[in-house]
This record gives sequence, structure tokens and C-alpha cells, in this order.
Amino acid sequence: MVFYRSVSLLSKLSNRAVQQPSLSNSVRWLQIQTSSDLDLRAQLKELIPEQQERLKKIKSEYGKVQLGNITVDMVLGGMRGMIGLLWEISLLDPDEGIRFRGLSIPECQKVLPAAKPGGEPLLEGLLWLLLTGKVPTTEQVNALSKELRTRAIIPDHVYKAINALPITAHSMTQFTTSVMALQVQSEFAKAYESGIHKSKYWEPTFEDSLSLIAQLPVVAAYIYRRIYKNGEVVAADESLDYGANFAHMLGFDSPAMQELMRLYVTIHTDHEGGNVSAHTGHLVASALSDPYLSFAVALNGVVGPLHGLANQEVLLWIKSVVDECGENITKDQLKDYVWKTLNSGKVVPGFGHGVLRKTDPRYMCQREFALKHLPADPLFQLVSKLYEVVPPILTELGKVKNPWPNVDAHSGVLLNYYGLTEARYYTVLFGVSRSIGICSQLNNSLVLL
Ligand code: AMX
Repeated sequence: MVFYRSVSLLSKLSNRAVQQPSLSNSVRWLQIQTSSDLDLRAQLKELIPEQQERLKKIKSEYGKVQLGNITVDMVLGGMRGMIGLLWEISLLDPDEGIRFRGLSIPECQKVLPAAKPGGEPLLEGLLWLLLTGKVPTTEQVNALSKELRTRAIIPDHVYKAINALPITAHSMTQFTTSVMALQVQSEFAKAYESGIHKSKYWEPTFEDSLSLIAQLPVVAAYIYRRIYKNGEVVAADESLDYGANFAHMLGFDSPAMQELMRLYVTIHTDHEGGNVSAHTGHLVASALSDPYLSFAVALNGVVGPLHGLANQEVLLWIKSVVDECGENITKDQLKDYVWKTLNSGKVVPGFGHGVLRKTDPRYMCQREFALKHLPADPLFQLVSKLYEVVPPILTELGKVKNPWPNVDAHSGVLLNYYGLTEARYYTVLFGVSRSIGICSQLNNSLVLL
């Protein structure tokens, strides 16, 4: 696996954050808004020339500065620990976890607009933040929500492409196929063919990115309903935000499931650039493959069991624990089960990480959600027991660098609690969310050209 580090270059060079607002700066941004600010494209049109100048300056002033030494271990480890690419929209600290444009998950929960006071952030707000580096207002988020809804149109041939696959095909195979079918309408591919100047690449990239992000929940929900609900499709609800509407199209309308989906899609968006899916999408886009092509390849990385498929693997593993030992399993029985898994040559899914060295904050915020909404759920209690039992065992192995749980250790039991019980579908949710980070960075990277 590739696990190199990406970096906000200026922060590395000048040892201070760039485009990474402090909480007080974020709050200041909330106060500056004019009517034209509601248009995300217009905002980017202003920001991108500044970015282009900034990166030119970095290149000319710091181009020859060394960023580290490369060791044999780094090479054998799949570029592990190397600073290997520019990824400015998020930064993954081994101890503190992910920051989106400088904001931790709890900070995002505080400053990004929510559907109701104190609620989970709206995905649209994080998308705005990733693309512009600014915390949006509620009005900006509402405008983006509306724009995404108008773009969520799926051509018929996409459904035909999905339907051509056997219903037994893995949900991720169906999902990737749908992205390839959507590619037919790529604005970037058309613009490139008609000879667009490279300084304008960002414009069709932005168009494709927003359309792709808007279309994904519709095809993802279609695939879920096709496989598990006799193909009975649920139409979009134009009054809902991105996360809630996704839950609705899947067939879940409880306010709690809508909140969970908002949280889920927000925390899975991005995890810096060295992980398999982000790196793959970025790499393919560097050949000027359009956002659809780049994202389809990234999805094939998401579906690896050591990456996004781990959320499926965790719930299946937890259910196998329950099948064998019952829900009220003791800690000693659980220890035996974990050893049995390890001794059969398998990993304990949901634990460990290529970069993180502490419990994943994405795990912690899901734990807090569970403590608030489903504290007595037997599977949540089992997840809590695992949090106590697994890390000492992995530590005892002597080779695991991070024995703590990652995001995937928790997501399945939450979804399962609200009725989304089909674990083999979970990675599609991960994939939908990952489009936000990968597409945002594509827009950020194209200013380099
Ligand atoms: N169970 C058993 N063994 C584990 C382990 C786990 N959860 N995590 C790491 N190890 C083992 C590795 O397999 C490796 O063994 P080896 O030397 O015999 O090959 C050794 O410990 C050292 O690995 P590492 O440097 O600590 O981890 P890594 O960077 O090589 O791999 C990861 C990271 C995530 C692939 C690994 O921890 C793992 O397989 N975890 C379980 C799967 C999982 O939860 N994946 C999801 C990650 C988050 C995400 O991308 N969604």
C-alpha cells in the first residue's frame, strides 16, 4: 500500500499554517458576505488567480529546498512517511487526526452550518470549506445545496449500464460502473477536445466535480434499492440537504438517520493525499483524465479490504462474533475470538492505520453519536468492549504501529441500528463521501498548471 505523506507546502516551509484558519478567523469569515458570495463558482474565480500566484512564488523561492531524506524502509513500505505530493485541503496529524483546511472535526461541528442548532454539519458546508478555504454562511450552504439538487440528473444509459450487471455483482462494482457511464457527459473531456487553454482547466473540472458529487447519491441509492429492495426506487426530496436526501433516497426518513448520514458523509470526505483512494484519484487526474475517470479509479482503491471495505468487514466480523458467542459476550471470550482471528492469519478489521498513531477522531465522533442516540444498543456495547480488548492484544503482537480503532471500527453498528443492515453496501457510502475530498483537491491542484 502507498502511504506517503502529502503536505501543505507553505506550512512546511514557513512552519505556519496556510489557508488553515483559526477558529476565530473562521468566525470572522461568517460575518463577511455579500450577495455575489452565494455563487461558489464566482468565489473560485476570484480565489484561483491568487492561488496560482502563491504557487508560482513557492516554486520560484523554495523550489530547491529539500523536504527530507528517503530511506530504504520508506521505499519498501510503499513511500511510507515520504512527503510526496501537494494536498492542501486536509492535513492528517498522526496524533490529532484529520484537519479540514485547518479545522478539526469538533471545530467543524462547531462552525459549519447545520440543519438545526447543535446538529451535525451539512456536507455542503464542508465542500465549500474544502474548495475555498473559507467557512461558509448558512445562505451559502443553502445556495450550494440548491445547485447540487439541480445537477442531480442521471441519463438513462447510466441505469442501463448498472442493470446490465448481475444483481449479485458487488455494490462497489455497480457503483464504479455507474461513474464510468456518467463520464460520457464530462465537460472537461469536451473542453479539452475543443482545445481549451490550460489556464482555464479548472472551469470544466469544477463543472464535472459538482455534477459528479450531485449525481453520486442518486446512483448509489438506486444500486441499494436495486440489490436489496426489489428495485423500488425512492425519488429525491427537493426540500432536503445532501446528506438527508441521500438517507431519504436509500429509504430512511427518521431524523436520527438523516443526522447520522450528515455526519457520515462529512467525516469520510477526505484524509489527506497519501491514502490509496485519494492518491489514485490525484495520480490519474495528473494525466488530465477528467474527474469522472479519476474518481472511478479512486473507487477501485476504496474497495480494498485494507481501505474502505474495512467498514463492511467490521460489521460482518462483529456479526460473526455474535453468532458464535452471543451478544452478551464476556471480555475474556472476546479476547479469545480476537486471537482466533489473528491466529488464522487475518487482521482485526477497523484497527490500525498507516499514519494515525492514536484513536481516530472519526471513530470518537461516531462513538459520541452512539452514546447520545443508542447507548443501550448491544452491538454498540460490543464495539465499546472491543475498544478495551483489542488494543492491548495488537500491542502484544509487537509489530502493529497503531493498535487503536479507525473510522471503520464504528460506522457499521450505527448504520445497522437505523436499519441499513446490508454491510456489503457500506463501502458505497464511503465512496460517495470520498468524492468530496478527491474532487476538491483536483480543483486545487489544477491551479498548478
Ligand atoms: N490486525 C492485525 N495485524 C495488524 C493490524 C490489525 N488491525 N494492523 C496492522 N497489523 C500488522 C500488519 O499487517 C503488519 O504485519 P506484517 O508485518 O506481518 O505484514 C504489521 O502489523 C505492521 O503494520 P503497520 O505498519 O502497523 O500498519 P500498516 O501501515 O502496514 O497498515 C492498515 C495499516 C490500516 C492496512 C492495517 O492497520 C490494517 O490492516 N488494519 C485492518 C484493516 C483496516 O481497518 N483498514 C481500514 C483503515 C482505514 C481506512 O483506510 N478506511
